[in-house]
Parts: sequence; structure tokens; C-alpha cells
Amino acid sequence: MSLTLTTAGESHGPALVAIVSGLPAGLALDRQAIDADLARRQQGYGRSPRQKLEQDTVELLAGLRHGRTLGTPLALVVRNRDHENWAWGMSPWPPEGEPSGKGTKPVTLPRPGHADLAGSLKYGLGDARDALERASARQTAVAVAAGAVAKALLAHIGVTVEGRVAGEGLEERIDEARTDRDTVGGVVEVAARGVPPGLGSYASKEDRLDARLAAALMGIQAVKGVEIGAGFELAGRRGSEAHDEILADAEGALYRETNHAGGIEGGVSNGEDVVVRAAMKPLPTLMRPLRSVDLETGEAGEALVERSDVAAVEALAVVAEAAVAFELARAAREKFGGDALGDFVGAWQSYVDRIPWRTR
Ligand code: EPS
Repeated sequence: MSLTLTTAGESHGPALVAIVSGLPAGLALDRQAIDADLARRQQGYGRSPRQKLEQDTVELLAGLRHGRTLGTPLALVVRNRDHENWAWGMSPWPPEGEPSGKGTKPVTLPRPGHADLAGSLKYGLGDARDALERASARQTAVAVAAGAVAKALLAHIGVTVEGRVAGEGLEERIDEARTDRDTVGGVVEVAARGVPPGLGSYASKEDRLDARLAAALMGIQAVKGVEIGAGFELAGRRGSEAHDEILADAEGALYRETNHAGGIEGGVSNGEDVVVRAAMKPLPTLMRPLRSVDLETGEAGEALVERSDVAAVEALAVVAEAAVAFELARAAREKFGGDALGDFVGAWQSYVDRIPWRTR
């Protein structure tokens, strides 16, 4: 059984869309829980005025009846309220009437750090808006909705996933950057508790849980680095200080006193908390723009200045949480299968009854 997520949608288009396939039938979804995650993603220090325009809520178009999944593809929609200001500029069909609102003029001065230049070259675009609209982190809204669905599934096998900002002093850095009309990035950490041993596999590189989590996190806009457990720090340690000794409690359940491996050994979850970190670069839309070149004239200029966040690190914590949750749910679907929720949970139960492990 394979859980998949397909998304579509532009930042200022009519809506963001997600299709989640491979869920078991009979999973109860809580609309408020999904909307609460969407709201969490919108909050955070340093966010753009755009967030005052949007009040993200999820709409369900398919795969759900009376609050329970049907075991068929789930279609989720998050509308872009801001689209009304871009109705001409982002009209899916050739727009009617005189140009009005935003997005009517082509973007020809690419922002260093955004997809503007690479996307324009790759797709042969005369207006970088055709690249930046999809490259935008706005799309993470619907990925968070899909992550909330994954968390609802994981809850049935005792797995919780939580993202938070790692490190101190973010608000101060944001205040300073705002004064300087600049932007900042930061680091987030996601911890998943209750993950049973045996998710992922060393059989092939694409099966490895650490590789999959790294890809899921790197797939989030602005992420430039990923660590599993102690990550880069492990390179400088001795083996005796790097690996987590295996102990047994009075009932014979196996556990570790340390978790430098971040809950993954050999590409397989080992029963400890799965702990990952993602590093976010500073956002590329700057109020004091960097140098760029006009792709139409070839002349030197300054990059596009648009409304922007000073930072979206707190939002990344929520987005990364969703990405990790989805990947863990995908790995759990592979291991435990089942067309009905009860089959899935039953397979998990008989497995954890068989192995010397318990949630701590
Ligand atoms: C983004 C630019 C900004 C952010 C946006 C991501 O959008 P706008 O240009 O409309 O102000 O606010 O993020 C969101 C809208 C969101 O909901 O997270 C970008 O270029 O990546």
C-alpha cells in the first residue's frame, strides 16, 4: 500500500490543491485539527502582511464522507484569498478586459536565491512570474493540510510528530533584520515519538527512511541543509561516543540511553525518537534588493522587490512537521498495509506484540 501526495497551485492563483492517495478507509478526520495546523503555519514572528489577507481553511472535495475516509483519493483545497487582487494577472484563462490589479507587468529582474532566474531559463519564460508563482512557499499551506491527515493516521499507532524552532534568539535577529530591511533564516527540529522499529529499509537507497526524510525536508522551499540525529557533529566524534548502546529493561524491552542516531540505523527506524533538523536560508525577497540583470534588456539592475516575510522559520517548523509526518505515515502504510483502518492498526498491534519494544 503506497501513500502518495500530489499538489498543484500557484501562490496568487485561485487555490492550492492536494490529492492524497493510499489512505485506509474509516479514518476519522477532524476539520478543526487540520485548520489549526493551517493557522499555526500562518503565525510566527516576522511573517509577511500577506498572512493578514489569508485565513487558510481546508475544503474537502473527494474521498471523505461524513468525516471518514472512503479509502479513495482524498482531494483537499486551500483557497488563496489574495487571488481577488490578482484576478487579471493570475487568470487561468486568457483574461478579459483591461489589465487591473497585481501581476500585470512581467517580472524580468530575477531575485538571487529565488527560482526566478533558473526557472525562466529552464522553461523559456519571458515573465519570471510564471516560475516564481509555483516555486513560492505559499504551496506549503496545502502540504500542511496533507500532513495533518498523516498525523491523524499516525495517532492510531501511537506516533506523534512535533516541530519547533531550534536555537535561541530568533525574534531578536528578526527585529534587527527588519530594521535593516533584510531577511533571516534559521533551524527547525522535528521529533517523532512512538515510531516503532522497522520503518524504512536498507534494501535500496530509496527505501532508507533517513534518505526519504532528507528528501522530504529538502523538498521544502528555502531548506538548504538537513541533519538526522547528531548529523554533521558525528563526523568529529569517535565511534565510542557516536553510537547508542543497546540496553534491556526489566521486561526485556530494548532501549537506548542516548539517541545520536536520531532514531534511524541502517536506514531503518530503531524504536527511539526520530529526530531531524532542517536549516532554512534567509528569504530571497529583499526590501533592499541585491544586484541582478534584466533578462529582457541584459542591463544591470536591482532584483524584484515584493511584499515579503522577514523570516518564516516558525512556519517552517510546522511545514517540516507535516513533511516528516507524511513520510512516516507513508513508511507505516508500506509496513502495515490494510484497506480498512482496523486492518492497518491490527497489523501494527501484532507486530509490536511480537518484538521486544515499547513506547517510552
Ligand atoms: C513567498 C512570498 C510571499 C510569502 C509567501 C511565499 O508571498 P507574497 O509575495 O504574496 O507576499 O508570503 O508565503 C505565503 C503566502 C504563505 O502563505 O506562506 C515566496 O515567494 O516564496
